[in-house]
Amino acid sequence: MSGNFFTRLSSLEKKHGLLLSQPNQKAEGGNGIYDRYKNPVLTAQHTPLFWRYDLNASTNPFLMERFGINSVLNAGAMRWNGKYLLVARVEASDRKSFFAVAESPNGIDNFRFWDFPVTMPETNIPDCNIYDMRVVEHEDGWIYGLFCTERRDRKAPDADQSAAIAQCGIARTKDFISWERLPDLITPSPQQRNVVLHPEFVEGKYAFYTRPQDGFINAGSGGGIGFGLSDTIQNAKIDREVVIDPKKYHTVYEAKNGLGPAPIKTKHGWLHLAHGVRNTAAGLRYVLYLFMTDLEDVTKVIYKPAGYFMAPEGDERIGDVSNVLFSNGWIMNDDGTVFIYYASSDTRMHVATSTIEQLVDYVLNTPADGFNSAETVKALNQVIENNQSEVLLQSILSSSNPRQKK
Ligand code: M1P
Repeated sequence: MSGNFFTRLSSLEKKHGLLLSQPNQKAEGGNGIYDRYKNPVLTAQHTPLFWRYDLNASTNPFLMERFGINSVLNAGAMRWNGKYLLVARVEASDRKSFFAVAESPNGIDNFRFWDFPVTMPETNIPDCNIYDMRVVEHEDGWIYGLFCTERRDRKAPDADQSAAIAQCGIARTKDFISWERLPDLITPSPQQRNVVLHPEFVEGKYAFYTRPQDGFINAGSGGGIGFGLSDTIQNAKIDREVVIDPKKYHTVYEAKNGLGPAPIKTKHGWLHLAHGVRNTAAGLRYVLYLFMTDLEDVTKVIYKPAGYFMAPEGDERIGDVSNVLFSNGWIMNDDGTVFIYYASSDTRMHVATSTIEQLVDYVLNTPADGFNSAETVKALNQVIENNQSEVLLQSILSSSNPRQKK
């Protein structure tokens, strides 16, 4: 038996080592806005073998998995001490999520989980499930992690075992190991998910992007990306929540939307990455979109390209919750490159790369949604007409330039 054990262990270790050290390469066929990469950066298989297996031959002679990991998704991201950190949502096979930090030297491949997951302290109302952390380096000097804390709806009848209440949990750290839990954010909305802390004070207060919602799944009369201020972070409370980017009929964010990571400051405005959700006969479809808000008035959307920026493609379409892209982490490097971390179909993590220059160009120069087919055709006609005059100009130039003549 032990012979079998050690042969299997060595084969598992070899396979795991190869997976973790596999170089990642850009996928061909980028759209000029960003590049996808061939391999996911984190999957359930990336979690350490010593999480999943009891490695003692006498207590686990069959070398069975003793702790199942279902998926690794929706990671917050930060460059920290020269490393790229992902604070991933790891979902165990019992459906409970927790956070675990994985680090990479280059942000593209070689992500390795730290030995232990995050031990998140509780408030006096214990969480049932915690997920989707947005990590933010705030100008007050702390690194904050805002995440969804989900608890059973105590008012729900026994017959309904899926009714839940989602709220925003807040914790802060200096080292990603030890976390100080603060009271949950209080807002006027009965449900909150996708809450993000703005990295700077606004009017001397802590500023939050929210996502007010009536129900656990359905936005109901709520929905849209909201915004509110709190005097303090120790007992954060938003009295007035305004919707800055509402859900809207016949768009990719018709059913609901939510902010992804904290926005990136550019000279043109705050650049935001968000997800939009619409319903289809095959279920909800989650795509990513970009928009920009004003530097002076952070509640004012000043640019918003029509439609999606990224949608599920190929293998990304399939997983535990198919047809979903979700992002709550991106990193801007000193050279202006931007690493966008996104999960596909609630199953695995990927990276796409771009530059701040390209993303700003995309946001400033992509036509906005006209909200009906006629306006979409007008926008397309404009592109065609511009190209025709460009083609015309090129042909005039080339015919008057002898060096370009055949
Ligand atoms: O299953 C897709 C996503 O659904 C939720 O997002 P939202 O709150 O916008 O509906 C979250 O549970 C998220 O984790 C998940 O990826």
